[in-house]
Amino acid sequence: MKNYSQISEYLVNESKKRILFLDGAMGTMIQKHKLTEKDFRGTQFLDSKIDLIGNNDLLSITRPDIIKNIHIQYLEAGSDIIETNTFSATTIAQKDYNLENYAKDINIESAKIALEACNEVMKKNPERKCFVAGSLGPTNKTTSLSPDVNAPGFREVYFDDLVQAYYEQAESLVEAGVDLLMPETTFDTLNLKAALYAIEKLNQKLNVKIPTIISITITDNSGRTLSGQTVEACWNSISHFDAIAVGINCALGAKEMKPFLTELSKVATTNISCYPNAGLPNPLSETGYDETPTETANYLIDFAQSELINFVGGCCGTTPDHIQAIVNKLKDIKPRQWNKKNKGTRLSGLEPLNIIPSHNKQLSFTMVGERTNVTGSPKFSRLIKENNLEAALDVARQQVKNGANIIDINFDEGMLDSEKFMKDFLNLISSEPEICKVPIMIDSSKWSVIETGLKCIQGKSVVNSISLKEGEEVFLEQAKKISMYGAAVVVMAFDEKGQAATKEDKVRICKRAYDLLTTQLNFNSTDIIFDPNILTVGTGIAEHNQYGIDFINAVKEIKQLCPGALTIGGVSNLSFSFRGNNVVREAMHSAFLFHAIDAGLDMAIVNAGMLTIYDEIPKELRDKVEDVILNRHPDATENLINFASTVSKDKKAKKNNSLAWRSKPLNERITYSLVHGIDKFITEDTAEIYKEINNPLSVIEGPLMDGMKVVGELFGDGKMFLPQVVKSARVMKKAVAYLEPFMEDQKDGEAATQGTFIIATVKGDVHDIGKNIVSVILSCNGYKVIDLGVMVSCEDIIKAANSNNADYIGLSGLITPSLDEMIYNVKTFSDKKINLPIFIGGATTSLMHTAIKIAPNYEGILCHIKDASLVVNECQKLSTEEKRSSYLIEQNKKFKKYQENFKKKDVELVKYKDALKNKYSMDWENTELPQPKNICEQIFHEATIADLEPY
Ligand code: THG
Repeated sequence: MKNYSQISEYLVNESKKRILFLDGAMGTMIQKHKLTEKDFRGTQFLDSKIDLIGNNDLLSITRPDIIKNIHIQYLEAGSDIIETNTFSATTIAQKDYNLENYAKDINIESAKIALEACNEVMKKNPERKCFVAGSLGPTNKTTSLSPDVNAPGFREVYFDDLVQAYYEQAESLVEAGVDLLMPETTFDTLNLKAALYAIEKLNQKLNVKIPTIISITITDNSGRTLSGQTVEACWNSISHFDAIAVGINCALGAKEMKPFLTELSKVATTNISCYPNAGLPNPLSETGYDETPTETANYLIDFAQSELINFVGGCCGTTPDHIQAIVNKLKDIKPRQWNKKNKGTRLSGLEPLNIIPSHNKQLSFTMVGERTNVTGSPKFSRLIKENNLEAALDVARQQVKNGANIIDINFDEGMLDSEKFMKDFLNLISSEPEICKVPIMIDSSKWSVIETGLKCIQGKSVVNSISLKEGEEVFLEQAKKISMYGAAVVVMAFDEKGQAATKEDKVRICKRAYDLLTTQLNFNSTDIIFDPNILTVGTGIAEHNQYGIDFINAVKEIKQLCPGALTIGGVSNLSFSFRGNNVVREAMHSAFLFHAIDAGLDMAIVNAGMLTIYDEIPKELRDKVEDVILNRHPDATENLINFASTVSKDKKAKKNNSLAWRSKPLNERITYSLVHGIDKFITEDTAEIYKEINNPLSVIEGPLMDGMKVVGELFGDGKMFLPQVVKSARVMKKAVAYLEPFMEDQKDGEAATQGTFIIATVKGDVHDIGKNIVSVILSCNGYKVIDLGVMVSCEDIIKAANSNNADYIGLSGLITPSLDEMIYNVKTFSDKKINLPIFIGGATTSLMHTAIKIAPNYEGILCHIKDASLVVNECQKLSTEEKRSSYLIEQNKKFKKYQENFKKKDVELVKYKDALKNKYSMDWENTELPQPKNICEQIFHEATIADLEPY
């Protein structure tokens, strides 16, 4: 057997120094020989009843001379690594020709030929080191999708079938002596995960680590795999596997591939590979592709210079001439540099969910929807028992709509075939993009159910849960398997003696589990989520009084003792003793979360959409609930029980009275709707206030923004949760949508003469309230606004700016990663010689960040817009060329000051005594205290300070 650690070491070291070269297409080269059925049949397959022409892998047996010669041509062109002719040599793919029994022979013969070619070339050129990679194709079946639209739960192939086929293929290739393995052209991440599982299984059997290069394929400009994942979501799904490179091949030409490679390069903590087709297919050309070697190489020079790649080669349509051109032009360019550090816990559905610890605990707090649970929801249980899976899917959809970032799925019930339901339900979910965009938490106390679930999900999911209750051996064995499937795991604070109830036991067991996982298995600490058990309080049993506070304190300590790990709890457990009294239960959940998040709780399993706002819990109830949760009073439980009965009695009255707020003054009603995310009355209320004020913009900037200010303050204080804020935003949108036609009317009066403004929320971000307001304001002031929407890639912004001859570009974003995206955007604008004024706006942005981080990447004008209403004013300062030049000079002066101050690392401090003399004295009488303008500013305020800290 090959010395795999030596090969890995060589490739990894070499890839730090130079770009390494793969080979080009096999199919295109075979096609040139104009082979006939006879060539494919050889003497070996004369009796096949099926046409064999096109089964290229067979040629390794019937025409080895041709295959070997192609390998030699690629090696002579400069390939460091050539791939075996085994793309379709799994039993699954060969079954179409009834040749599954020959798959092993094909693999062995193909590997032999490639190795011979390498050895011959190395003999002639002793200074060269050439390698053979065993190619593992995607097979022709997908395990995440049904081939039958009428049966979305059906699968043509299952995970286990794929694991077996890939295992056999990898084993044959390794037996024959290949140097590395290359699962490639992945269009379904679950197929790929099966290949990776098989390779890992083989690694364990042989006690080696076979170097592996992974390659996915993005089939069109949506930037998604065929099975629907974004590039980053896919990376999250496979990042558990320690590949020497991950990349993109096939489907697109290099030109179209760049944005996706850029996306991968931003997140991947390993080498990047890339082997595009020779352009997009052209059915009229002989090989089907017509990009010349020079053209392909020129695109790839750009990739290399942008430091995007470490391994490069060609796919369909490329020839040895292409590889030669690529080698000549790229051999002296520095490869992409990267480091292993990867912040946070990375999960995915069709989209990524990265839980990155943040200074703003509310912002990173993650909600897991609890309702898709047969023991937790009588409704879901009934639907499952009636086998009404369609309606059960609605429960899942509702959780996501109500703000669940993950959904917990549980079929643990004595009378149910839990495994079957887990499999059927997850397969159905895969066809529901609205649901499966979020990661899934597989909740079961039965290992077999968990494992069944893991085999159905292409995203990176979370196992809920494992524990030490059956001892270390079982615990580690299950954790090892989970890491092979590439999932994160909830570890419950249970051990051989049972459930941890006290703070000391919770902390001790979690720390023990942490040490076992990280030292014995090298388990990724960010994939561990501890659940220190939320137990029921208010039971009347004295020992239970401490449960709430013990959980909260345990979270605090576990976060300190177990770096990287997250914490979670099932919140609804807390209030079981108040079943039937949802007012009290919801108050308990909300108050509990308020304190637990502050202590560091990262995630909670909750009934998404049913959390009350902390500040709105009536004071008396809140005090009583907190007395119980925080065990502040020996009679706390009794007091709450007594009080609960009055709340309970009041419940009916409360229900009748639930519209009492409708009799409040109009402004208060608007605020109420916004804060509570109620969209039912917002249009009529907005209409009414518009009648009074008669200016749509003043309605937005006045009463509507006033309401959003309240939302911003509550959120900032940890008294509202992000999903609630999102609901508020939806209500706000509805109000703005009502007003928009009136603004359009105003606009119609004046022709759009002030210039064209392209505006977009940058890629990775979906927030657009601020942006929409800016866009409306500009339209009303005579600008032609082209609003590209949300999640807009840099490439699309450039395209729109060019084709519309734009005068201004506006970039908007609310979340911190958008800041990096904006930097990337302006860098690319510079590369593409775009020199328009760029407007930067949105929650996390700031003048400071614009000056220090964005400006060095852009030579033109950069306006940071602090408030939507200021945009026209800034635009007017830029209406002529002369105005722009002087604006730019002033701007550069201002930015330079910021940059210099920022660079001054050793700030000289004045003495405290002297500092006091500089104290700012406030004219309180005549000053309106600055209020956080809206939720945006609140977040911005904290985010920018923390973001700047590391510098
Ligand atoms: N930790 C982890 N996983 C868990 C839990 C935990 N999974 C299950 C559970 N606990 C969390 N899920 C729920 C779901 C629902 C309820 C409680 C916990 C619940 N349901 C209402 C009831 O039973 O009263 C249903 C009421 C109704 O729908 O009518 O309270 O702790 N890791």
